[in-house]
Amino acid sequence: MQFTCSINDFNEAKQVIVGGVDSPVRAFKAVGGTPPFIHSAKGIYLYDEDNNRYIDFVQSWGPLLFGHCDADIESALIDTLKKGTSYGAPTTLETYLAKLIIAAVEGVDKLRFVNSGTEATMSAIRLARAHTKRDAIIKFEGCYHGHSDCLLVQAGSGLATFGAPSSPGIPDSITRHTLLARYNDIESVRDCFAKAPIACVIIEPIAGNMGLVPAKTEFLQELRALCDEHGSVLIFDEVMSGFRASRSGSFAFHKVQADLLTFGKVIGGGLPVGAFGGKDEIMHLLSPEGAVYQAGTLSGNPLAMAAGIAALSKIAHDSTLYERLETLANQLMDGFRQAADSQRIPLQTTVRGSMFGFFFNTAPVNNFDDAQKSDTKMFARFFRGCLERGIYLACSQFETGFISVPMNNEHIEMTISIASDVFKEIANGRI
Ligand code: KE4
Repeated sequence: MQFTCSINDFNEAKQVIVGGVDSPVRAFKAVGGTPPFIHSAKGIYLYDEDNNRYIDFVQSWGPLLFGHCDADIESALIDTLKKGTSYGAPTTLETYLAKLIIAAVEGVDKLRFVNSGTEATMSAIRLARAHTKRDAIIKFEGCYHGHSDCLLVQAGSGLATFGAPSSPGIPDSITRHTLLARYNDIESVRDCFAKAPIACVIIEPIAGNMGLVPAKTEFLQELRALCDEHGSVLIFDEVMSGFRASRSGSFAFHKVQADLLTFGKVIGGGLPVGAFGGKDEIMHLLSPEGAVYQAGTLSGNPLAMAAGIAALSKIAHDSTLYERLETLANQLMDGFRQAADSQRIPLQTTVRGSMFGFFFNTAPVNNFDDAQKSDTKMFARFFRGCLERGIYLACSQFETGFISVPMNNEHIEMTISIASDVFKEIANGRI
């Protein structure tokens, strides 16, 4: 493959956009080389400006469950577009999408749409603090909940990628209210509860931002019990796992009920969206019913709502969707692991619904410390080898991959074959 156009495009972008990208992880710093500049996409494929074709296992970091240019989502967007793009006034589309979300998940009486996962988690925390009249929050090392100040502490995703777990520019006066616990370690949570009255615990119940690391059921059950004991709000950040792990997100796996949940990605069908919701006793504190302020110019905009309605309607009418995608995800990860084993390359793999993850690690990964022991250089070699053979994986060891609906057994077998070649090339020192 040649990347001449992307190299030129990246150099030009860097003249006017910081780092040449609008989100840091896209800069390929963790894996090296030039990120392909994407020209177009269709179904499971991405096409870059050099006309290279890739099977896309990133799907815009999760939103594109139905792949690129899905006909139903496209026609819903076109029909809506003809009536306008945004009104800054209520529409029945928002009500319809809210009902589809509430019908699918557990424990959401009311919700509010915003334009990103960051806004959703930031707003949920503000609500929890108002509800409990407490300041301190607990988050987990390696979990990423967007880039609002109080959450950029030992975060995952791009921050973990850069090995800069906290960001400059955030006052200590903000982060001193953020207590850090260790994922899947209930004693570390108890230690935090002993330090201050806790407004809320926020967690990715299926963590996707330190690589894919699901919480253990008993850990979530104990988390629920601790929040009940202390009168603290339990927030499940399902921005990534919502409608990706199952139609009801993590609930299908753990049956643990949060007080507030956050969503994003899939619920917007590929357009900018976020949402937060939960028990009405908490949600009713939100303006204009209550005093907790939160707002947004394009919140609930018709285009994102229409695309989300199309996506969630397709999900509601496809009872075997997540079973099929999980089967393909397991097939892919089994294939990767067998190919790596045959070259004596240690690989740990995980699957939850349409989400998959793999770590170049000699031991299973249960928390961020484990994840950070992964061989990120080996990951970078594998990533580049796959990219140059037409497989587009998440460009960091601390991210998650996705199966999309248009993928089939043939696509997975082809990907495994390519991965097997790459592992052989690595073992021979040619990558
Ligand atoms: P956004 O603000 O990027 O829409 O959502 C933030 C967010 C919140 N919660 C979870 C669990 C998330 O995974 C995210 C965003 N995910 C990353 C991918 N790891 C977005 C990709 C990026 O930052 O470019």
